[in-house]
Amino acid sequence: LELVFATNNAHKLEEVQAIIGNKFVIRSLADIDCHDDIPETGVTFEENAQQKTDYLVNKYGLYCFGDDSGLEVDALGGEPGVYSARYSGSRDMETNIDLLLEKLGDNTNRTARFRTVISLYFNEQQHFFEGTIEGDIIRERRGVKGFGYDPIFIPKGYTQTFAEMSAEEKNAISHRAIAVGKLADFLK
Ligand code: ITT
Repeated sequence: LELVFATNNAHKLEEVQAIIGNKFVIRSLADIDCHDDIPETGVTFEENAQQKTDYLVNKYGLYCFGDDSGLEVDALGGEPGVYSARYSGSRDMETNIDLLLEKLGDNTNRTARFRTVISLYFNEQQHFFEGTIEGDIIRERRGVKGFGYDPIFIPKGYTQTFAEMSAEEKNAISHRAIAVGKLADFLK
């Protein structure tokens, strides 16, 4: 079974490949020579994830899946949420993290979660798989691994940020691992 993963984010591709192992073959957008900027205009993770798969289904008629994800900070009313990739208006994660830490300030409520929604288009049907992981936002970045908001997020019950963990540790517990696990179970 071959599925195209509708993402331009190399970190997501790497994580999903590591989580799925060799259960089935994942092709990237580059593999199918798609270099389009896939529109992403929804206000929910589901809508955005489905926009990614709809685009590939309409253009290529392929079996495919997409991942829309982000960080929800409770004290910020769930921000940055679906705007995680461009919270400050740019994709620069230094600026995005600075803005988040500045908005959160000295707030003692630091609870947050990462959420992933995977949209799968398979056998003419639309499916969704979700994964979340609860945690806390720390005051200063720690660690250099992973991507995105990993340096400021400590999952509940752990002492290291996602950016301090090895890829194996993150991929054993992450929001993406939970969602991809559901996807793999479904495809089995
Ligand atoms: P594609 O749409 O091409 O898949 P993207 O990076 O634009 O890639 P999203 O629109 O889903 O993806 O934005 C998700 C953002 O949320 C991402 O850019 C990160 O900043 C953040 N994010 C998602 N998963 C994360 C993770 O596991 N660790 C840290 N940050 C994450």
